[in-house]
Amino acid sequence: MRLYDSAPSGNCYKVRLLLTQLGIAFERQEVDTRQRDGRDDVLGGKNPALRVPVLELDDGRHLAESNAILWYLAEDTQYVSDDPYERAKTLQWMFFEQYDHEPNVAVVRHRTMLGHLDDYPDSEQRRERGYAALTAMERQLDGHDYFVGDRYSIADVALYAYTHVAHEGGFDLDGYPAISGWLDRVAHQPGHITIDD
Ligand SMILES: N[C@@H](CCC(=O)N[C@@H](CS)C(=O)NCC(=O)O)C(=O)O
Repeated sequence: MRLYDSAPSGNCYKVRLLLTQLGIAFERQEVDTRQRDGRDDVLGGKNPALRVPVLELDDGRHLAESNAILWYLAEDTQYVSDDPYERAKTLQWMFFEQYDHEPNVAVVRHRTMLGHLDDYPDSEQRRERGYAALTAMERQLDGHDYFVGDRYSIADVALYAYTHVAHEGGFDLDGYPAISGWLDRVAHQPGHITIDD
């Protein structure tokens, strides 16, 4: 498989992490996410949104949207339940990740890393919403080791990606002991790789 990738992107890291934990070999093709010029040449026909990650399957088909890719890869593996309620719960947390968490925690981190945080009037609001998402996670993890069915799943992969680097956006996780314990448990899963690997 080939992954159209971006090294600092948490969305891309989710896919690299699960592919590695599943023992699936893949090559990485780095895409410059800072400029759109020429993006159509690389991703046109693969992802209409012209964003990464995009996974090229062995049969030449393509799949985009990080959480859709996780869902596809995890089918019939230990990383997603076969119980209908737990599968829906997994999706609940993955939709939460894309709606409440990523647009706030990831965007604030991205702007901070580029030194552009103060250029956007909505940065403070995104920070508040990021903390609200972290508070929701803290509530869920208080008394639970993982997000769904008390075992590691793609819901954890999806939420780990930007939570473990939230400090790079200036988020302080000191007041979130349940999240801190969960981050440690996820980092000790078999086959774990870091975002820099
Ligand atoms: N919802 C998408 C978000 C994808 C996304 O925003 N990708 C970023 C990198 S993290 C990107 O390609 N940015 C370049 C651009 O938007 O032009 C997913 O989960 O895969």
